[in-house]
Amino acid sequence: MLIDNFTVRSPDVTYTDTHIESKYTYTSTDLNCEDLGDGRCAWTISPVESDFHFSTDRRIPRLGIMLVGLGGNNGSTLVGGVIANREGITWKTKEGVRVPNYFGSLTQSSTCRVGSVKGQEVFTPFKTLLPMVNPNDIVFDGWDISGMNLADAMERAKVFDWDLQRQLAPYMKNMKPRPGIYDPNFIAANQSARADNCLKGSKREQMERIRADLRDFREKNALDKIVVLWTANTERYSEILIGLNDDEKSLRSSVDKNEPEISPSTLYALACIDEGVPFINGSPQNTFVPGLIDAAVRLNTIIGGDDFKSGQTKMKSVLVDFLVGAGIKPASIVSYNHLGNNDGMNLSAPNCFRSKEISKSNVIDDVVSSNSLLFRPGEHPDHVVVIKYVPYVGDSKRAMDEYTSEIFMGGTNTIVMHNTCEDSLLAAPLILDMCLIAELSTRIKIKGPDDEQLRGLHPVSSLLSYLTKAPLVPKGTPVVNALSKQRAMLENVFRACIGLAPDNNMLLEYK
Ligand code: NAI
Ligand code: DG6
Repeated sequence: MLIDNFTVRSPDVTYTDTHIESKYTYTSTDLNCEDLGDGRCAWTISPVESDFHFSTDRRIPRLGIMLVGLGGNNGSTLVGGVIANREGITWKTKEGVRVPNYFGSLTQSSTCRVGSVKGQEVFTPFKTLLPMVNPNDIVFDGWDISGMNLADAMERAKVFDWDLQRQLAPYMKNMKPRPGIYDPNFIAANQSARADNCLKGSKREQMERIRADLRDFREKNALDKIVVLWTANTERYSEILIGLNDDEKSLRSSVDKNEPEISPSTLYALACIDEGVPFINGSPQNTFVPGLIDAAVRLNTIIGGDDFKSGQTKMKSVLVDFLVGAGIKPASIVSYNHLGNNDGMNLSAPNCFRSKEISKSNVIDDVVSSNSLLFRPGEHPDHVVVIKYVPYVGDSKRAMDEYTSEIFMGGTNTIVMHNTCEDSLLAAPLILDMCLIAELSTRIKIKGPDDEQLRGLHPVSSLLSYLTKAPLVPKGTPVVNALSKQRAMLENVFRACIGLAPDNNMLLEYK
């Protein structure tokens, strides 16, 4: 059964006109090692409870989203998809009439269990746990180094059926991306042909222009909030060097000195941080150099990333978690994919591919290190990632994976998967989720046992982990890649904000 509205009735939860206040008891464990003198410990594990207070602003803002890479496949697909949903545009295909939806969006199309009534499980849409912006109300804008209007960009992307494109074009033809920061040193040389809409000037001047764009967008559309998300080409990694970008001071001074190693994505992100605008990185490059993270933390502006976890890697973060969790030892994981869109063309440059290879490879690390019954310290499955550019298949990416595992008594188990899917139709709903969750995160305040008063969530937003291949987390925080744990973390934090315990799946009332 699905319920589309509810109020929590509890002595620990208060609803005011503007806020939901929740007093929450967090249960965790304290571990203690008693030294046995021979290098070993006698461990004690003690359950501990700590008191938290969550305060969530219920007022839903008028939200603007600015995409870096607005005219790309993901950008034009997201904007077109939201317009189709907002306007109720239906379209004909050879299979019949299609209606718009938000399938693939965690916030819009998934549910959470809230209990059971007479043995029947009761669910609510994820988006009703806390007050969230309705995607149909979002205002879009952004930058692209290609100046093509969004109707033509949608046609170039070859993602939507023609009858849908035809109906969307009137809404999109007047949407033209703002000029972007282009640096051929950071993306593939094959991108230069589309770079006809580029900002001039020094790095400092370009950054100031991005800041001015943010203010202009906010004012012209009477927005309460903006979120910026990078869905532009994958850049190569930037070098991290002392005095260049290793702390906020060096980064800012490098921008002023026009240092070539400061990437466009870092410039956009710094501009956002300075304007107090959350910035999310949907690509794998190391936009968040140490100096940038320092700036976000000091100015308390949300940053999140890296690299959308949309298809092959999402499956990997489920399958490896299942195998290792079942006591099965993956020994070899080989992931091929080929695609023929502009992303694929850019990734055919070795240093851009390298950024993607890193984010696609690290995704099993925490699961492997969680089970030293299977893996000795330092032992790791063979793990290979291959990406090839095959223009003919366009946006319809092919992903092939082979997982070979060691099983009982010397046996081997090989699982093979083949996935075919329009890449941008997987990524667009994730972009929506990331922006909606980032916006909501700015309305949640928390007070833990060590806090004197309510404060914002940590600016490095680990809540977005579910949506990313290489989750960016605050220094010292464990990185979690397993998809079910990432989802549980997000859902349980939202539940805490309304005074509900995590769904523990124990069903004790039926035992
Ligand atoms: P795309 O190549 O179609 O779009 C990227 C757009 O960014 C292009 O229009 C390009 O002109 C523009 N651009 C490049 N550098 C720019 C800059 N400095 N400033 C402003 N605009 C700039 O690529 P697509 O398919 O939309 O993917 C976008 C990004 O998302 C890629 O980095 C890709 O690796 C990443 N990604 C995509 C996933 C998917 O499933 N589609 C999943 C994970 C990550
Ligand atoms: C080829 O791997 C192109 C990439 O941009 C991917 O499509 C994207 O990173 C999605 O990766 P995954 O592993 O989540 O399907």
